[in-house]
Amino acid sequence: MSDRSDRSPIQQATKTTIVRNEAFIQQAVQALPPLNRSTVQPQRMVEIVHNPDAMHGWTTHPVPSISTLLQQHYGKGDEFILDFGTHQVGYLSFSVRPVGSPPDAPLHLKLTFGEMPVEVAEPFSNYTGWISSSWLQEETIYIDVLPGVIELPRRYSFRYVKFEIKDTSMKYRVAFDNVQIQAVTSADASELIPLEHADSLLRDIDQVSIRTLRNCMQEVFEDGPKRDRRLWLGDLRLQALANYETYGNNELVKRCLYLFAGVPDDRGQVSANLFITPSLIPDDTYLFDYSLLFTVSLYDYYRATQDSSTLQELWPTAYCQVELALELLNEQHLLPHSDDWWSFIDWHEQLDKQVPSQAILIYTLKRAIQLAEQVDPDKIQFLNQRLEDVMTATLVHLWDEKQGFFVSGPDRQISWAGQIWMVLAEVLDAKQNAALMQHLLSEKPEIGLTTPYMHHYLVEALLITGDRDGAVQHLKSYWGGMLRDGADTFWELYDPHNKAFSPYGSYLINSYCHAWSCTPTYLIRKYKL
Ligand code: RAM
Repeated sequence: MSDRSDRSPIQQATKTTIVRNEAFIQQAVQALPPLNRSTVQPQRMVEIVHNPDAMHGWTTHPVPSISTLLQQHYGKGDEFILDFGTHQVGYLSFSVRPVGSPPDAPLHLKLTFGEMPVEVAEPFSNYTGWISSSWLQEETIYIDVLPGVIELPRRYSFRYVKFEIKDTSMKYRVAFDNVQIQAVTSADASELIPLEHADSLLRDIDQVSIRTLRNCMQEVFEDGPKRDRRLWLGDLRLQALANYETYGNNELVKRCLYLFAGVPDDRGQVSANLFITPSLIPDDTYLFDYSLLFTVSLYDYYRATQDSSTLQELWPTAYCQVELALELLNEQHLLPHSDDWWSFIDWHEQLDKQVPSQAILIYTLKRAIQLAEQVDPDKIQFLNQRLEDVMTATLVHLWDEKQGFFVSGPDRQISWAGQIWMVLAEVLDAKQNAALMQHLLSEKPEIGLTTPYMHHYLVEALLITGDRDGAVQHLKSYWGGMLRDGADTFWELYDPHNKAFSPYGSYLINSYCHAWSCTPTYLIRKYKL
């Protein structure tokens, strides 16, 4: 794994060979979903006000009636912010006309888009993060011919848009009309399964989860419509689960599985994420856990659809991810420790990945065995044998009986992520598994969770060990916390104790409508919470 990794959280390969499976790619092309479009108008004009108690320190206040303000005209240095009421993904258009003398110079306009108030409050020039600033959503345009209708070619993900009039001329000003968005999604509202729920907070959380899912459902299940706007396996796994309980767009899941299976490397490993345009390209990033989640996603898909022809076709790809993972085990049947960015798990800087990755391998082996029972019985014995080896090694070497925790890497690290994945993998018996979860909640080890992605797995681990109350409580406090902090779609990152947290060096670049955060709708519906 080391020839394509380094110590920073990126991978860049020099020599990956991709083996394209055109038949699979064709299957994916045929399942391309139509995009549903709707026109959305801004709800109000707002001003952004500094408020130390608000998320990122900024809150919005409505300013007097949008209709009168839209009739106003603006000159050099003026600005205004429109609020579309909820998070939108789509294409902005507006009309602009000159007021005063004939326009004797172009209009210079700057537009800034924000999923959150902070993005239209703080200048992007403040950004110092390590991932590209080009994700920050802004546009500078020069309009030579006035009046005109402006249709922005780029798709934006936002609730707020700031108009800054950089310059007109001394002889004319401008006025705006018909500001609107063509919102796009491949989710079909008429297919949405309704939810009656007595608990109003769970109802709200369900609604916001669904909006998050819907705005990420485009030509693929995107991870985030602002950033990275692509198909990541870990996100797909959770989106697909939420989708089965809500929109039921199984074709879209199938399409995404075929896309991954269409471009493995020459050993058969599927990439951690894919670019879809200009043509299907796998990213040169391969993550241990994400590749295994291909197998898990196929298992979930088969459970949801009973689509045995897809299972039959994609099983070899799914099996190959398990084989490649098993090859990494040392002679003790343990994954070696590594500081490279070889497995994702979570965005915690100090997290040792050995234990959670070992657990994901076990979790996947158990599901692969069930798939083999359907399509490839010859593999069952081998998989069972390997499962036994890995489980035994895990208990002998990674379980610390005295501390009551699984310990990871040379420093015997105890992390939340490690315990949660071991619980989900059901390495201990049911009673010990439940005890481990409670022990985790009471001891609160220092290496905690940083993403809704891992908080999802925490809630699911509580549910499978029978702690429904604990699960509901956590769901309400964590996702409910985002609601209280102003979310109308759920965020990529949320640390209630450090609300400025970003693994990328700036909260300006965080995504605030993120696929892996949409799972409460799955948890509420599937487990009938
Ligand atoms: C980030 C995105 C994405 C996630 C990867 C590992 O780039 O948040 O959703 O899957 O990390």
